[in-house]
Amino acid sequence: DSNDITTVANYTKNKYAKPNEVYFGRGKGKNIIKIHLESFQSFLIDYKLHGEEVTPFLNSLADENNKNFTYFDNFFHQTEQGKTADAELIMDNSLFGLPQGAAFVTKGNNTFQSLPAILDQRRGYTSAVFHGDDRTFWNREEIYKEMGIEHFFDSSYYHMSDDQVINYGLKDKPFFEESMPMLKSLKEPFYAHMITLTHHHPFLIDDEDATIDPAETGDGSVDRYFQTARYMDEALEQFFNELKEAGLYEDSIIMIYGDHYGISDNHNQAMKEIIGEEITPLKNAELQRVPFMIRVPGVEGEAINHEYSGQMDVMPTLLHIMGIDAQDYIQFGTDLLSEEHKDFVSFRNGDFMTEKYSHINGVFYDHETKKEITDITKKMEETKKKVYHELELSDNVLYGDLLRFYSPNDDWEPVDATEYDYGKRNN
Ligand code: GP9
Ligand code: MN
Repeated sequence: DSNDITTVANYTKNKYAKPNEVYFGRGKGKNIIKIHLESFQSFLIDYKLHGEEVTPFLNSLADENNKNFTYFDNFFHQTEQGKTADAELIMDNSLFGLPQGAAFVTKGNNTFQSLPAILDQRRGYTSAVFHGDDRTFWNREEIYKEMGIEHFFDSSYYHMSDDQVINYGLKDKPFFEESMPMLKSLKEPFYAHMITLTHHHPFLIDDEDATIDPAETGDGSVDRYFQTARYMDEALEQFFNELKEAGLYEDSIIMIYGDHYGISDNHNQAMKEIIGEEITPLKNAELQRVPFMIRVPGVEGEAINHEYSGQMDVMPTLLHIMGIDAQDYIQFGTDLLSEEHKDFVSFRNGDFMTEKYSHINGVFYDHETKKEITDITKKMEETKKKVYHELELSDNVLYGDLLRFYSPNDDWEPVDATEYDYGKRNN
């Protein structure tokens, strides 16, 4: 019975990939700073517009000579309609979002065994989310409590004056600047999640913030996409400098990730001009790459890791870096740094991608020829089944609120949402 948590646990425990000894436990006690790059797709990395790099700072982190950060260049978002909320859910729970709507909203009162709660219980971490929008958006205020997030600095903690706000909320530069004192005030070690906002559809930007000319496809969203990406890149560089000045850079684990696409397939015509090729179903799937970058102080990683991977894999990876065995928990991803990492990436709609081929809309495509594969192997059929199976298991966890019936280990304490209160500064 797949509605049973034991069935789910058997599946995830079996999928588990054992830790990479080089990384296991190396992050214990270090602060973790996780930076969310709104709507950022990997094609921006090293992309040149009008002969200029669009995101020179991120490019420098992704650079093949920069071993300070490991850049995963075959990392994919796995979100659906829940967009940012799905990315947050996936990254901190290693569960899929739901096929429709946002689990953050519809399952916001479920029981979770999320990364912030685990880090608190197992390693004494304080957790905090920073975001310049209202706490009610995506039902964050409610679900964050279920996830055991201790502090939530929403827009009420920032100066939301007209000149500092655009589109959905606070601009990224004042966001990082005003976050610094709050970040510094956290009890260490902390797990801090910084959620940017300016690089969001329809990519609005004030003249004084635009430091690169728009693209010239005639599709406004696509054209401005590069300008808000540049602005975010500058905001990020500024944040890194502030972290260094505050002494919070050197010994911190820093993770950077893109949440989902910014340019939907309604813009394929303009994207064809940008990329210089037709946006076929396979190309569209390839464009779902988002960056994932990580630095673990004291470990010299690879500059670039080509493993096919996704957002689901981040939580088990981080647990292992903290010296916590991921196998205890219900997780659909596997440690990105493990030699046993499972290199098929499931998308929410049942499509999936591997290094050599993809399965999109019922068709298998060969990555080398870009053509449809007609002789489908047993392995391909099996992987297809596995993808549907794990989506179903994950859905059962959320629909049935099954984590209520699961105890990861003897000393696990269920999170009590009533213990959290996020307060307000500007009330
Ligand atoms: C809103 C922001 C945007 O607070 O996180 O969410 P999205 O529209 O990208 O899902
Ligand atoms: Mn988003």
